[in-house]
Amino acid sequence: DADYNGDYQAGFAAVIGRPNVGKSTLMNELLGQKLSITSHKPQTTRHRIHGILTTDAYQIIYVDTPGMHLGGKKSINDYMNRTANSAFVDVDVILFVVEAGRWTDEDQAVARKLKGADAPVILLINKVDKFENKEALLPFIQKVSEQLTFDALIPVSAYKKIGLQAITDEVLKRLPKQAAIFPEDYVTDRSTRFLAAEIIREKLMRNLGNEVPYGATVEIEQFKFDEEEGRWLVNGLILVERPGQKQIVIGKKGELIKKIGSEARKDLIALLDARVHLELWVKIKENWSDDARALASLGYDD
Ligand code: GDP
Ligand code: K
Ligand code: MG
Repeated sequence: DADYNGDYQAGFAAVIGRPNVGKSTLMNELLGQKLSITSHKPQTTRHRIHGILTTDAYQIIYVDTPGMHLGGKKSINDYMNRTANSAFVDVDVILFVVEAGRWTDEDQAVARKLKGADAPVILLINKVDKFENKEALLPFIQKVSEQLTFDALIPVSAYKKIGLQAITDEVLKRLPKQAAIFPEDYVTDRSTRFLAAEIIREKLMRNLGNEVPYGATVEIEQFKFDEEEGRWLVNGLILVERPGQKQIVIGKKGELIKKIGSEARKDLIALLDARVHLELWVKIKENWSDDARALASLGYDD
């Protein structure tokens, strides 16, 4: 690159780990912007998403991924595991996120996969806010250290913003010197339309019990700015797999879908920085989560 001044650093940092350790929450905190949806339910993140942080000195491209999980035979689970597995190929740094005090078989499985990775691994022990003092964490750190080798270890709390600067420092130690990869005003590789669908899905994940969320997905049917009204018109179609699920999403007298809509609308206003008119519909599309063609047509194809 002719413009390259010799000091700039740019590269990819993959955020890897089992579901629910706080990968997406952490990436959002590192970016200072909510890009990736989060909830206490596993498999909230279904797609790989880049969160791009650009300064005068560096560009870090965080790659948030679905959690690598065991089990689940449906096509959608395959898709998520494939996406997670491919995310640490061709990256400069791997951020392996675990949850303070909890080492499970799924963490073990991720650790095994990382043995074959080329990039250096930085172990992030998230949710340290759950521990009163550092001593209480030592047995856990000891245990994890016996399970894998890593290049650095950082205790972190996405909630309390502990360890964020240390993450940036450790990533920068390992980021190649090269010109920015994305234009400086890019914050993600995903379209605004995609982010809008994700926002609606987040509210579904957060408002529904355990059964429905895994059978639901969201398609944006209309996404346009109405010049006359000076507002965005967004139509979201919520697809579920069974009539019973449709009833649950709608709720008594339509109360639940109303709540989902008003929460989503708030976030859409923040995303689009404009007024938003949001309409949500629920439709049954049987078996979409285990049908390769349906999956691809719904955007589960990268
Ligand atoms: P992911 O599946 O790994 O992407 O995890 P999420 O980012 O969706 O978070 C899973 C759950 O952990 C959510 O309920 C978060 O609010 C919670 N969480 C994330 N970071 C922290 C943290 O630093 N401390 C605590 N106590 N909870 C956290
Ligand atoms: K989650
Ligand atoms: Mg996530």
